[in-house]
Amino acid sequence: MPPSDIVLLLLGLHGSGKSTFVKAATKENVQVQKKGDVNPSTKSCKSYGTTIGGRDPSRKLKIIDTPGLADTETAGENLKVLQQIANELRQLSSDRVSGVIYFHNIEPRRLSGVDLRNFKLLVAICGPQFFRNVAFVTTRWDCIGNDHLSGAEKRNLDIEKERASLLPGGPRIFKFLNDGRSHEPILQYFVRLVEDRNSTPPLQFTRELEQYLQHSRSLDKAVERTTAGQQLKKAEIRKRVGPGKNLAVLFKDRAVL
Ligand SMILES: Nc1nc2c(ncn2[C@@H]2O[C@H](COP(=O)(O)OP(=O)(O)OP(=O)(O)O)[C@@H](O)[C@H]2O)c(=O)[nH]1
Ligand SMILES: [Mg+2]
Repeated sequence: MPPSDIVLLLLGLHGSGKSTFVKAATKENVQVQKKGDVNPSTKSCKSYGTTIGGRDPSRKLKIIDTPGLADTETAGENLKVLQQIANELRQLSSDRVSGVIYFHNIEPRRLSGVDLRNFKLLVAICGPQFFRNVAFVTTRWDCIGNDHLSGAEKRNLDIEKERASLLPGGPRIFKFLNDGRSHEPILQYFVRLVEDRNSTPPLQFTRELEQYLQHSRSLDKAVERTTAGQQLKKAEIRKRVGPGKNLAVLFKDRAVL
């Protein structure tokens, strides 16, 4: 029997560099955001195949590019992204996700509330059993001038601290340098992880979806019931009613509180 594919799911904000990474790793003609364009570039999930050196050369690598998470407080858009990801994961048949790569643009001066919220969404998607299989990648290092490099290194350390506290056990942050080579250690990390372990735990999101789909035929509804889906629904409600309100009193929908 051929070895199972290594399947990597990419996540991150719009414009964080997911498709650029896929382009570097697969050498395929992947569409990336045009310079100066602020609109989301990748509109739906797409899988790309490639090979990667490992102990078994017949093992293939599948990379799933996804639409970016929204750079705003609106959770509804992210719920749509989650539903698209759920749909893509259902097409994987016997394969399961071997790793998640979370992309973060190192250029902005500080971490925003949206960043921290999306880190928590990542945690909810993966679940503690999967933390070792989550890599953080910071991008756009080649856009940082020498004068700003020490500031960027400090931000990278801050993100590393956040990562270590939110996802203990995972690898330290990788840097993507846009140099045609820096994607390799990231992919090698996952190849080694898969080869050194007998099995990969499922994503919490996948496990919950399977459970809820036993009782419901609607994938979208099942997505809303997952820990990640509930987190987004809560954020949406908080935004509507404003901070400091008693949500349980204001809303009958206690299931999401
Ligand atoms: N110089 C440089 N440009 C980068 C890097 N990563 C991404 N970019 C550029 O940043 C823009 C956004 O990159 P994409 O790869 O399209 O980002 P994305 O995460 O796929 O964006 P969405 O599909 O909208 O979620 C593009 O113009 C890329 O060329 C990097 O490391 N260095
Ligand atoms: Mg993209």
